[in-house]
Amino acid sequence: MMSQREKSVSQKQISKFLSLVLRHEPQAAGITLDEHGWANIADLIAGVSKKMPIDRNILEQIVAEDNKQRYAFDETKTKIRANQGHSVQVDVELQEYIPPNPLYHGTAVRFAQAIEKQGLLPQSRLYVHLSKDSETAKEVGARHGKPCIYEIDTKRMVADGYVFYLSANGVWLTKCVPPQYFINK
Ligand code: HQG
Repeated sequence: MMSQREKSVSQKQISKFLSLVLRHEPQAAGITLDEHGWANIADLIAGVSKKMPIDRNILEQIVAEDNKQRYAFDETKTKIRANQGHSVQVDVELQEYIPPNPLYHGTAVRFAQAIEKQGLLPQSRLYVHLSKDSETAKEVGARHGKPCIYEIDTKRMVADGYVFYLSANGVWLTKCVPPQYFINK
C-alpha cells in the first residue's frame, strides 16, 4: 500500500507533467492539441502512461483535486485542456472582462530593473499573469526568488484600450503592462 504522502507526491509529479504537456510540450507525450488547446483524453492517457502511472481515475482525481484548478474537461469528457498558462499558440476561448482595480503581479526582485524599463512582458507564455490579491502575487513571485509585487492601475489601462481576460480558473491575463501603469513606482 502506498502511503498518503507517497500517493500525493507521485500525483504531483504526474500533474507537473500534465502541465508541461497541456501548456508547453504536447510532443513530450506524443500528442497534439487542437486549436482550442484540447487534448484527446484517450491519447493523453496512452502517451503519459509510457512514462508515469496514469489511468482515467487518476486523471479525474488530479483534475478534481488540483489546488489551482489548472485543468478542465469538455462537456463530453473526451477532451481535456489547461485553463491558462500556455506557451503554445492555442485559443482557450478566454472571456474578456473589466478587471478589478488594482491587479497585482508577483515577480522576483532580480527582474525588477528590466521590468521597470520594459514593463511586464509575457516572456515564454501567451499572456502576463495577474491576480486580484497581493498574497497570491507574492506566492507567484516567490517561485522565482525573493518576491516583489507590482500593483497595476487597470482602470487606466482599460481607459487606454487594453484588454483583460479572466481564465476559467480565476487568473487575470493581459498581453503586456507598460511601466507607466505601475502604481507607486
Ligand atoms: C518576469 C503559475 C524581465 C515575470 C503562477 C515572471 C502563474 C520579466 C517571469 C503562472 C519581464 C515569467 C505564471 C521583463 C515579466 N523583464 N522579466 N520585462 N516581464 N517578467 O512563470 O507570472 O502553478 O512565465 O515577472 O501561479 O511567474 O504554473 O510567469 O517572473 O499564474 O499553474 O518573467 O504560473 O501557475 O515567469 O507565472 P512565468 P509567472 P502554475
